[in-house]
Amino acid sequence: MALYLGLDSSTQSLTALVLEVEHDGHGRSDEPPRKSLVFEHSISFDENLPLYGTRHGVLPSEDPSVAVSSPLMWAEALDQMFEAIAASSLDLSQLAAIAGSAQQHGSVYLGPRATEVIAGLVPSCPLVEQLGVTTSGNKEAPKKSVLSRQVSPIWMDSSTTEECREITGAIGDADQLAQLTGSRAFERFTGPQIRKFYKHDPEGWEATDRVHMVSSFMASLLAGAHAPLDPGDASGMNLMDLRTRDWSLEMLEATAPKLAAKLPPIVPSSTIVGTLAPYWQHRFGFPPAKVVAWSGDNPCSLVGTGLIREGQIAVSLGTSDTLFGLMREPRVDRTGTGHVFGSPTGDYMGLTCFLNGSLAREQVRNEHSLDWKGFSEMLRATPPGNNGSIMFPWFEAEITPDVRTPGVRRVDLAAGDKARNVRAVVEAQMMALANHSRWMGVEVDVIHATGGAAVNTDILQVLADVFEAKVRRFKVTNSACLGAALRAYHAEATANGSGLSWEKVVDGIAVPVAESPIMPKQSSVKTYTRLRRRYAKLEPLAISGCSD
Ligand code: ADP
Ligand code: XUL
Repeated sequence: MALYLGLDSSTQSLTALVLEVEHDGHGRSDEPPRKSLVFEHSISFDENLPLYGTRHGVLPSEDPSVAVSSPLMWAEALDQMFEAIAASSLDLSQLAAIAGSAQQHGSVYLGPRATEVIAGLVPSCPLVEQLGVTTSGNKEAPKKSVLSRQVSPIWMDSSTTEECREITGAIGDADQLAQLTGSRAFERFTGPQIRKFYKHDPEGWEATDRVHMVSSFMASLLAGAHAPLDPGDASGMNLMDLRTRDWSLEMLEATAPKLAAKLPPIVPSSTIVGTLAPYWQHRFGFPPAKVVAWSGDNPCSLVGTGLIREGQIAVSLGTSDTLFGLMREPRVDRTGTGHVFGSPTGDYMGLTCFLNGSLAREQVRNEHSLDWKGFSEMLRATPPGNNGSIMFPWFEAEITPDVRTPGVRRVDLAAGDKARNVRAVVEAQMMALANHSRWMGVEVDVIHATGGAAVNTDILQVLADVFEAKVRRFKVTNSACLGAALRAYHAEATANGSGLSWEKVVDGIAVPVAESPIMPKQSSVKTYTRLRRRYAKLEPLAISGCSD
């Protein structure tokens, strides 16, 4: 038996899952190895680390287009997580490998001291104190912080429109940039964020020795040395050449001076990047487990929802709503909406991302003083199509479509109408998912549903009806974390030379539950075929129009 730890550092929380695999000599036996999850724990940034003052994992900001978080908070969460795992009844001596998943696009800026500090973490002292804070949660940056920038811009940030324009201009046009990197320039992508930092704080940029993504920063803390990036996450930077899976010198030059020297290398996703540092071994009693390259949450989710073949899609209803699927060859979106990322399997993945996901649903739920049960009751009490009432739920500036001025737009919908607003937010989200993912060219007949809201059958019914597709669920709703644990298993087997196939990796665990799928209702399908057209027609008007 061997244990594999998957960690997921998401927008709102850090989660851990431990996968137990019964040994069968890995790929050699015809019998698939038996796998089970033997530990699960989650740490909410807002609730468990309140001194940092985040709301939904984001630090307060006067400028609504700015979204930053705290790398020290993520590090402290890691300490809390290892303490919790150490206190469990797991036989940690069996822990073979650890891999991680992280919210994509976020960047962490480290000064030259970081290399030495990370390599020499002292087990008797909490991690966060060594990185630069003397008291838990003290937001005053001490002089000796390893960070050259105290905050990390994250994927919800939309403040780099100017930098996107500059980078695009330097390369040619949006399409050329998308063909090269997999996406046109997007505000939240790491390259434009790096450029903004370099322009606004040239001294801070000069003092920056390394730029990590959230994924490689967390992996560095575990391995006790600067960790590389994987193509799944590096493709969310507007800096990587999608085809060579290496830095594009043209993109680096268009972004910031001396950038090449500050970035980690890009390695295949199944690379073992090091051994768990002595800090974790001596402080918490962990073995010298292998540390596998971390990836982005969506690439990890691709594995965690078992999408290792082309032609199937998953919808993740988490903080962001995303729709994604594996691609053998990169087919870049000419409409400029979607992204092509690297997949952990060595292929590609297509993805469309919506910012107003779970937090928009929560906002409607809270505005009408409902809990999730009440929210579902409202969905059941209203007819599909909502008698023509439509909402454009842009509580925050939206990524898809590109909406710069936040504000909810309502058509034939009174703001105070509880039931209709509940249905309107869900229908709008599902119609936007369907309309804006056409570029992927996938005939959707089955959807793998994941993310926190995938527990909600009434929301999934709308998804099934709008797409005219069966919706299948998973026992584990955190597919990013499961994907990370499975990547640890795959990487360790690959390193041992056992050549474990992805089919065997996902077999029996990253598969939909046996219960019958949520089926589309034919009468509703007809309604949504019409409503989707109306929604698409009204959308440009809603973008240019004012909010209520
Ligand atoms: P993350 O992107 O941080 O990984 P999760 O996938 O864990 O997010 O999803 C968290 C979200 O799940 C919460 O913000 C909440 O809105 C949503 N959620 C949890 N339970 C339900 C439910 N019963 N119905 C709808 N949404 C839910
Ligand atoms: C994907 C994206 C989000 C974050 C959320 O491009 O921005 O899904 O990865 O964690």
